[in-house]
Amino acid sequence: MTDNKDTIVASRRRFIRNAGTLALTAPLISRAALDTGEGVTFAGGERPLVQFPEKRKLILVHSRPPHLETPFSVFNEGVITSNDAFYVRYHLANFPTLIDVEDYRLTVRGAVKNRLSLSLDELKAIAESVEVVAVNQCSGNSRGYSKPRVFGAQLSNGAMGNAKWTGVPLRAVLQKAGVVADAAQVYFNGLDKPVLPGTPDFRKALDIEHALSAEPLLAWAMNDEDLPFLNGYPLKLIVPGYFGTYWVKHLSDIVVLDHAFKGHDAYFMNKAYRVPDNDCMCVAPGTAADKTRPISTLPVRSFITSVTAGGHLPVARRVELKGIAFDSGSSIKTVDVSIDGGRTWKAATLGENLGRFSFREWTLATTFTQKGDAILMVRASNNNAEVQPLKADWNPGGYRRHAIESTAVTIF
Ligand SMILES: Nc1nc2c(c(=O)[nH]1)N[C@H]1C(S)=C(S)[C@@H](COP(=O)(O)O)O[C@H]1N2
Ligand SMILES: [Mo]
Repeated sequence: MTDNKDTIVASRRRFIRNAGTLALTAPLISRAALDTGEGVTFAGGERPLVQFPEKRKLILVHSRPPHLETPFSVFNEGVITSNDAFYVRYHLANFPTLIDVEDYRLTVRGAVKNRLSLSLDELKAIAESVEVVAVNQCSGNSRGYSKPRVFGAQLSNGAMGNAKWTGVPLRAVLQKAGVVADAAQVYFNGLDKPVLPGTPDFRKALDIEHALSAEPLLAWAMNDEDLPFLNGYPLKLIVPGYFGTYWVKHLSDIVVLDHAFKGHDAYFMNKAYRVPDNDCMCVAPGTAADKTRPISTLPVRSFITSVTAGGHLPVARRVELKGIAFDSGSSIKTVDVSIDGGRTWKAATLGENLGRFSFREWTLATTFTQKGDAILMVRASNNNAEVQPLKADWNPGGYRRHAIESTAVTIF
């Protein structure tokens, strides 16, 4: 594959985005990635880097449909994740590779007074556009650290990213369609489809109250550019504070229901992406949950980004440690750092606040006084009185890891 850029065919009235050679050729696999994140027991092993259209080299999880992880070093480049470095996740093999925005329509139907069929321009004209910086994190981010191991992609910590999203509030579109009084849920579908009739489509639902709240957005821009094709061009549902599974890509259908979403096509709500229905959303390792509920909001998390496991830092010199913290939107309250394996902790300084759904940078200047091995740890709390736990809890999906991470380094 020599042409790694997306193909953009523009004429006066047409603007076609094409995922290029995506569907036709096996992706080019280059050198093995040594990125194993922060953990000590990551089960993925070495994974190759691969290049897809509009993307820099990312970590290959699967090639069809594309499942790509962001190399962890990207998170040290800044709190905004570049479009070309943003991770990619699809479930269905029949994903779009060519979308002509002239033909594209968003339909809004179901329990509404006026069914809508909107071009992208008509959608943009519905309301004043708004912007939100928000983290999109896959429920299975860091699943490769689950102990005991669980089924599913053995992800390290790169199935997350933070971007500025521009769009119109979902509720403006729902209000234009006129939601009926007994509406209960709204489901969202994108242009990707299952290959086999028995495979459920990828559809996600929000409760009507959530859908009509100020937060969900129908976004066409990411970091002031069109959405990268693989991240959902031309339109993506943004659900700030919620796991990425709700952020439906290539959004084509919004369906208001006067009942709870159910049946075969509700598989990704009612069978997959569920957590144990208890406070910790966890069970004893290796056991099943009696009752489950759909996964929802992001727990508070933090990472060191300026050094990774196996890194070397100098003794007796000022070292600035840097990283990120985020939660579901109550805002980060504190970030504490330990350089002695958790015996003592120091408060880090929080960086610029890009909004309550964004990554928040933290920094801490420190001096190591002894040569040898050191364990660095970072722990965040939020304004909702959540603090990261020392020990990872467990659930069968390997979802929502949020324990305090440890990074083993050498002081020289
Ligand atoms: N249409 C569509 N949207 C989708 C998915 C999908 O398979 N199809 N996967 C979801 C899941 S589980 C995740 S984690 C995010 C990933 O978003 P990204 O690929 O833009 O990073 O997309 C979500 N939206
Ligand atoms: Mo996901």
